[in-house]
Amino acid sequence: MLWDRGYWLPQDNRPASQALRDGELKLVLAGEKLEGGWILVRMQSDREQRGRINWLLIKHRDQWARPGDADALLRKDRSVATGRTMRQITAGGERYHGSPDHVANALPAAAPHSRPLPQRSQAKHSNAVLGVAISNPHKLLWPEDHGDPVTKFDLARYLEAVGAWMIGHIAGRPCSIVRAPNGLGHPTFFQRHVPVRMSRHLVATQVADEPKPYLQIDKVEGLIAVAQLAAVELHPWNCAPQRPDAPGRLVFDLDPAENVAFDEVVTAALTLRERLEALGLRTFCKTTGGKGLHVVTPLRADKRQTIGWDEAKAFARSVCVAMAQDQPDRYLVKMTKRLRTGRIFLDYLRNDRTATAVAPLSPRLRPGAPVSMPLDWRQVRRGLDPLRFTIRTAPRLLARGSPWSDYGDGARPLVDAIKRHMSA
Ligand SMILES: [Mn+2]
Repeated sequence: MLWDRGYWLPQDNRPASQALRDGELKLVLAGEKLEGGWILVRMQSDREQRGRINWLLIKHRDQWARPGDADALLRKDRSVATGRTMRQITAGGERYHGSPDHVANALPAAAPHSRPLPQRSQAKHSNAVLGVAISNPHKLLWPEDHGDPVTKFDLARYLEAVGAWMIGHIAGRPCSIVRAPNGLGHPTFFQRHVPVRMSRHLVATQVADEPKPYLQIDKVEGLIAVAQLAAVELHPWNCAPQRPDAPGRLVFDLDPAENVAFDEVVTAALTLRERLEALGLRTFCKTTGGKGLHVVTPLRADKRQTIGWDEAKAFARSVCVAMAQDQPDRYLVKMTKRLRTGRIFLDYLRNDRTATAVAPLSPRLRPGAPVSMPLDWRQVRRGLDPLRFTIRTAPRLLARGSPWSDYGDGARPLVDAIKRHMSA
């Protein structure tokens, strides 16, 4: 019987094959029946059963654990492919043919989580976006109880709509993805490396000192290919394209405590902008898709490569420290959540070689399907509501304005800014 199916990822630095040889594999599952963290442990070989090796699958205590519910789980004895019970299968009869996805979509059990595609798409019977086939297109990634529902197909269409704008900020750099095969409220996988069976639209990029190739997305079709993997968030490196060791931009993440009004975050962004522009840098602002704002400054690649990530990070930190020293009642540079009360954490930690920041226009796996929206500085003022920028609204709003239109001309050498900062 095909008892369960879905996605899994080892939660270990060892390759899964090595972990299995060692007899203990930690993994996260996003299946139709099993979810969350599990450990697969090899039992001592049983003398009675001579040579037969049993494995125990043990549930981690996490939000998907259901203590005392083991029997209920075992009673789910129907095939996820055909819906038949073990008794029906052993009795024979009607056989299951065809693709598992096709059958799963036709099952009554799947109905509450499905909705029909628009008629037009059905007429063309195409689940492809830019030639990339989307399996399980009806899968709800942002379910309807969190505002407008968004399916996997909707995600692919969204990335098609904004992809040309996005891709320049992603291409040429390793890009981590957050995969949510079962959508919001279910287990997620943070994936840095290339998937096992990789689409031809994706790139495997080898980075010095890193054994495994990183995932890289160089074209819009690649964005659709990761939508097919249920990648709901994109987090690229901040290096210059094709130069993993060269800082290509700085990202300052303004991260407010729970009780800070968004207008205060707006003030922080404007203050930081003033500081950075005074050092000769050009700045760009975007929402994070959450409660913060990002201030981004593009850097002109330094040909002699005298400025590396150590210097860039030290600079970013120093700018944030100066801002916090001027207004310690508003800002702090320590990550500790406990200390943050009523203040905004000036998070400079995105600025490191392997650190990532959410890409402009990347969706976020949060209620309402918000996106990290690039803004015109004129929009960064009191009353700005970051939650109005969603997968549904962003394509239209992007077409209406021209945020970051001068980003390409905005790159400045960091070395000059560092000199000015030191002499200030
Ligand atoms: Mn942060």
